[in-house]
Amino acid sequence: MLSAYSRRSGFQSVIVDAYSNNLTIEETAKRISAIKGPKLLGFAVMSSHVVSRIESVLTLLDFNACDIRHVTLGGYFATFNQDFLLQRLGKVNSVIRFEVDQVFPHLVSAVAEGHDWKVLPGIAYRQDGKVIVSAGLTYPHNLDELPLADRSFERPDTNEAYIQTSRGCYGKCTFCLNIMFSNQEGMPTWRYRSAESIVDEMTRLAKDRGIRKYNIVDENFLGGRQKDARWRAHRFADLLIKNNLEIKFRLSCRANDIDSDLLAHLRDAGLINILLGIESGSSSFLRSIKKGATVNTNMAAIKMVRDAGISLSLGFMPYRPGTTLDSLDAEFRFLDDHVRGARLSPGLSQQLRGQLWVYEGSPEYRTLSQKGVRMQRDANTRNMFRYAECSKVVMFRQVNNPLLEMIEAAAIEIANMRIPHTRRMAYQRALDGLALDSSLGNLAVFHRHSKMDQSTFIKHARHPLVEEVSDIHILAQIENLLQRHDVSNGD
Ligand code: B12
Ligand code: SF4
Repeated sequence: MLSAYSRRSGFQSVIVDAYSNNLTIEETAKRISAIKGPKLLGFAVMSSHVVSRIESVLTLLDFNACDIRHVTLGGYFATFNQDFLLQRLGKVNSVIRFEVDQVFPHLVSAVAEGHDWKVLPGIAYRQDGKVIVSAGLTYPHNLDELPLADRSFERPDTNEAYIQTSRGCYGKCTFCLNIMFSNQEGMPTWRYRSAESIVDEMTRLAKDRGIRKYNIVDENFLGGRQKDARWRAHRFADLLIKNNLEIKFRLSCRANDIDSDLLAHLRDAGLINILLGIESGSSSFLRSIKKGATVNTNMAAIKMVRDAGISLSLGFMPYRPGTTLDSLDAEFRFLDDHVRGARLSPGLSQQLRGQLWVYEGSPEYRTLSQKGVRMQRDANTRNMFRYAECSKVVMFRQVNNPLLEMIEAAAIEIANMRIPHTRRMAYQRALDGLALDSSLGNLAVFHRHSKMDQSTFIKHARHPLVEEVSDIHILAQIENLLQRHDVSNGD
């Protein structure tokens, strides 16, 4: 997007996609060095995982020989961690916060022409040992006016792509990082591209590159109850069907926004997977996180998606502040009653491990701080906080999660096997059953041993559960399952 914007403003731009191409630090630095002419270097800092890599790349680059005039950072993590980044990365000149579509070309031209870039809105920089953030915020009001994304970095050998069709969400979930990013004060809660603009881009990509599968990256594709949001979704489906594009796509939305007619229409247009943030089967928890959807709404949405024959992904978080063995049991039973047997992607083992992450600055963070819950900054992610948890829950997770990880690995292997679809579905369902049955079974064992102190508990639990149940029992079951059906790669 930024590349397309810069080109529109008359600058050349090159994208080096180190992440998807698995480039080493040396390879990344080499590719940057090979780009000719004076440069403004920008790094996308989506998460903290890339910070040390950026640091190493910057160390390897010869700024004079490469004629690097300015280094800037942007993206989710950069937006909320400008102080940390500017203090740690001495070679970085600026961080541009939030949606930078409009500011970025101005920064490029200010640097190119030697103008003062510090007056631009939403820019953080160092001054006299302090980090200053310039006032103001810009964002595109009409997403149809954005240039189409520069996709020159995408692999030519794939028929899949990411696409953005809207920004923001009207929800107010207390843990949500996305709305902290895209719902700033004074901004409309949801901005969108017209159905025509999306389908035009898809038509062009189908013709030029044979792209037939899309991950729609929007937080909330359906936008809300407002008329134009639903109208747009129907219009999008109409246009895909009319143009006969034979496209498959995945999207995320809220459970309270779907209805059977819309689902059927989108399915006929190519919708294959829907991600719903169900989060929990507990009414009081849904209220406490301000989900804006009830347990009944969630159950109805799950049923509608199942009935429409669309595969389902779920946001679900049984592990959260205040979780007990009993609340875990209730959450697992909710999944057992309402989700078992659904076409789940990637599989129930993920939902059974789901954790509420507390981001710095989120309403959840503030509530927990006010309640006096002990929290500790997570050293790896930096902008997330770990919170005090019940010791029995911690022990249970230590034992149960490795099993679920093994089941998930098996599910991914099965998803990648070249076997008939119906057989794949049967295996996935069997693995989901294993994940649920083992988790409920392990919980029952933990309940039986609940009188033991921590060290005896770990001593007793680790051997019977981890070695017998996980290493032998689960693996043997998966193997049996595969052998019974005589599955092999390339079947
Ligand atoms: C698609 C996606 C991915 C794809 C990206 C594919 C690709 N080739 O682009 C993949 C699968 C690779 C991915 C990986 C990861 N992701 Co991701 N991803 C997303 C998702 C769904 C959409 C991002 C997107 O494309 N948005 C559309 C574009 C237009 O918007 P944007 O990226 O925000 O860019 C704007 C600004 O951020 C800014 N900007 C972005 N880059 C840059 C660079 C510069 C120089 C500047 C100045 C500005 C700038 O300007 C843009 C225009 O305004 C978001 C959630 C969401 N709905 O946004 C999560 C999200 C960004 N991902 C997230 C995470 C955690 C990860 C992973 C760490 C997951 C993991 N455990 O491996 C990795 C990290 C990868 C990395 N290199 O750091 C989190 C980040 C949370 C955080 N920072 O605390 C998010 C918010 C999801 C979430 N809520 O948890 N992800
Ligand atoms: S519905 Fe999803 S995107 Fe919207 S506020 Fe809640 S968690 Fe965030």
